[in-house]
Amino acid sequence: MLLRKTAIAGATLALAAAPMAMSMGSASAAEGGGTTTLWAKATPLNDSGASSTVTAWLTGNQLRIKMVSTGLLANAPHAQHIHIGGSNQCPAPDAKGTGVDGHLRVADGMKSYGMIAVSLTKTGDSSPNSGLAVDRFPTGNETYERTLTVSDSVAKSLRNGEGVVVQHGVDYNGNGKYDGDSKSELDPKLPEEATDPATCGVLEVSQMNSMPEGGVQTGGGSDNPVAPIAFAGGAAAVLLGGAGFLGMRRKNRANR
Ligand SMILES: [Cu+2]
Repeated sequence: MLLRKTAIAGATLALAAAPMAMSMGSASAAEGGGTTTLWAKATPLNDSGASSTVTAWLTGNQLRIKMVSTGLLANAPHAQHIHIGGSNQCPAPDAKGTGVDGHLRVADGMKSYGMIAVSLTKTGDSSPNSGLAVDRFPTGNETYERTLTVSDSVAKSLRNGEGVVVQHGVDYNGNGKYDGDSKSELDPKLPEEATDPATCGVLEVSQMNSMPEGGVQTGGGSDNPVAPIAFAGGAAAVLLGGAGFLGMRRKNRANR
């Protein structure tokens, strides 16, 4: 009786595998388009209460990027960058650092998100040289949208999912401005409040119109064709439709 049930289950899996394989084939064929779509949910650091949704489209060296933010200190500039070169992650949400009251400073998070690679300014230069060009960054929760030219190496890193968006500026004492005795480790003319990280999000390559190299992230190894079926609960459509978000959630969880 047990054997018989197992045989039926095996046949069901085999049937489910056929359309699955076809779907994966056609999805892979769509790979290689000219535009890579990137997406990040930037979540709070330093208990800032701020967050941001970031969408970006990379075509060659042209990066179009849009950021919609909430919870940032009003009427104050927020430096924002794409950082590259750490472990391509955000610090844990509750990460402590060397700042006043144990706050995480920019440098404390570098091993996670790396150095400034692109300054997400509103106008003019967008190189790391403009990292603290506070007069050219968005103010408060101002929506940001710009098309920038990035270097070949930045473009490559972004396509590999190695970009990390960081927004800066946290009003710890809640008095509506950047102040305090503690100075920024990046520029002693600025208070620490002006440069400490407020949000962080990894720019994941969207699964919607570009597949990661090697196929579906969720484990479509060719040496074990049954494994992805088990993962998807037998529903190929669910796996293909949800692979991107599952992949993101898993990666985010691994970051903590
Ligand atoms: Cu930054």
